[in-house]
Amino acid sequence: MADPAVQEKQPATAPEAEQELTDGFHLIIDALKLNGLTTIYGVPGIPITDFGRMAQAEGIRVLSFRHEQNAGYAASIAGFLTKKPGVCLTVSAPGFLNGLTALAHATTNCFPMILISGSSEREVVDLQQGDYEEMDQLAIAKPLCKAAFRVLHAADIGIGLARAIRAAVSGRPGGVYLDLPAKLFGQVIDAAAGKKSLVKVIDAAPAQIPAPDAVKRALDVLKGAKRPLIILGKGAAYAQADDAIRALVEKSGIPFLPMSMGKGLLPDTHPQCAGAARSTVLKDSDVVMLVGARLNWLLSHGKGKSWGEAPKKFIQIDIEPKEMDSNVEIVAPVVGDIGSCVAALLQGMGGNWPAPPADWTGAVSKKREENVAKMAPRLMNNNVPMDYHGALGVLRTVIKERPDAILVNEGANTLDLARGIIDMYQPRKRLDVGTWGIMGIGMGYAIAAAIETGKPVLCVEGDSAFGFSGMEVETICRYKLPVCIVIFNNDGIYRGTDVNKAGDDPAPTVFVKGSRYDKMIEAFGGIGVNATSPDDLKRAVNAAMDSGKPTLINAVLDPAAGSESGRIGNLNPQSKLKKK
Ligand SMILES: Cc1ncc(C[n+]2csc(CCOP(=O)(O)OP(=O)(O)O)c2C)c(N)n1
Ligand SMILES: [Mg+2]
Repeated sequence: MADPAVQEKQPATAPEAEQELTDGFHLIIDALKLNGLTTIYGVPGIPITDFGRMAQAEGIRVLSFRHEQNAGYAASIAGFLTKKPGVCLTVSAPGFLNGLTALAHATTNCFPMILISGSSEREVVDLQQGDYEEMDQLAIAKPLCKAAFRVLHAADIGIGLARAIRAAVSGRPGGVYLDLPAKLFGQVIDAAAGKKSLVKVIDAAPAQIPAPDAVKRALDVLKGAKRPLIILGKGAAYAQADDAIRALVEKSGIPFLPMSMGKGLLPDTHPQCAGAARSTVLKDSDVVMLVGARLNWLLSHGKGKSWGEAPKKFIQIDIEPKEMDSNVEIVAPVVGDIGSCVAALLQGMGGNWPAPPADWTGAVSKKREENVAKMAPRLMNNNVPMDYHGALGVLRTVIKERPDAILVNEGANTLDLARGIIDMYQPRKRLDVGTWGIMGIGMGYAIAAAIETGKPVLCVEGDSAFGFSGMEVETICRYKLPVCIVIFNNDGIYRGTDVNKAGDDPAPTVFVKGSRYDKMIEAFGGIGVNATSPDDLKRAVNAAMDSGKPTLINAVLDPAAGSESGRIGNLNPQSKLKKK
């Protein structure tokens, strides 16, 4: 909608003295603040440099990164942690594209995020006349996000942002793109008209109450179960319905299995936790209730070998109706927001819900205890060079002693083993590679976690994984964030032992042997430590977590310690041809 109040060029005769004016820059800032979006993660440049300065001057926290992808991942996890869209701000074309991976990642993981990108002159872009950083960004963003909008007139900024916020957080959350052409920032309009045009979004993510019939159907199926299981996904963690979820699990007496980022909703040490008996509960359960968890590859699509022979019935609680029957039949779909669904289930369970058969809960507990006991001695080893278990045994204690710290985790072996070994005690404390198993979230997540929660952050990073966002250690030092990065340095991707059989180049999976990542952070005034034993590691991590000073610990691991692709080596395609 074109607004008659827009003045692209101010007429010489305008009675400027009497008329108070505002412009695109200020309206965007006002619109963000009006909606409580007071943190921006981004990288400056044309056409948004001044916007970042002005936003900072107006009290918005502007975190300036070294690469947009990391700023984008920061925004995405800020959305997960706060239930408000995380905001990433980028320049046109290349900056936009750098941020786009994170926007797609946010959409895939159902995190609310808004990627705001400056863009070049529409008239020139549309005629493909070769503008500075020319690109039809809106068209490119559309298939990778939940919604994409462009604002051409300053008077539409309020509506544009309101639409972006609603699209990001309502229903199943996801990424939204907001395209702001360079000209918009300088557009001047009457200040009173501008103020009136802003929109404060009321009830951005309305409760979605499940149908009573659906709730009853689910409870009937659950009641009939002989070997029930509850799976808690990251959607359950996102919902911030922690007390109700805990009450549901405890009242039901059913063993629960947390997905990676659902860990800590109930402590991993809870007597009903089946994390250490995963293969048993997947195989042997007869009724499975999914709470904010999808039956995607992470759960082997709900079928096949890992789910065993026993016939299964699935109950699924999800805000997205299309999620039902995505991979297998869902006999009891419960569609609504997790908080409302769990509350309705709890109410429907009444006061005397029968405990699940004791032979089932007993069998699960037995398996769990056996597996925990088997693992225990390996976690106490003091081997030099370290193996994963020795190093992770130390970090497990660090988190046990500081349950409110946030754990960021990426890598292959470093991820899979840390997920299994480090117990979590509180919700939304474990942040990791998510649905895509993506490398590169590490430093962006760590920065946003520290900024959004004020809690200390422990990053457990494979040496390869760290490389994707490593330059942000400067950002961590610049903002003096309480982040301790531990790099599991095994000289490569999965292992550091591969050799090239055909020439002098190193094998594709190996890095420089004996690299000293700790030296990197010293360049920016942080603390670097080279740790060669579990005892070294323990001392250094404890000191970092206590001081809150930016620290990078190079944990020297045996290059032969890992296995191909960690726990998902089976996903690698195999060549059937014999080697010549
Ligand atoms: C964006 C992206 N690029 C590449 C990959 C493929 N990949 C999976 S794990 C991994 C690195 C594993 O090595 P490291 O982080 O050192 O962990 P390790 O197994 O050695 O402990 C890579 C490159 C990916 N998952 N995501
Ligand atoms: Mg490695």
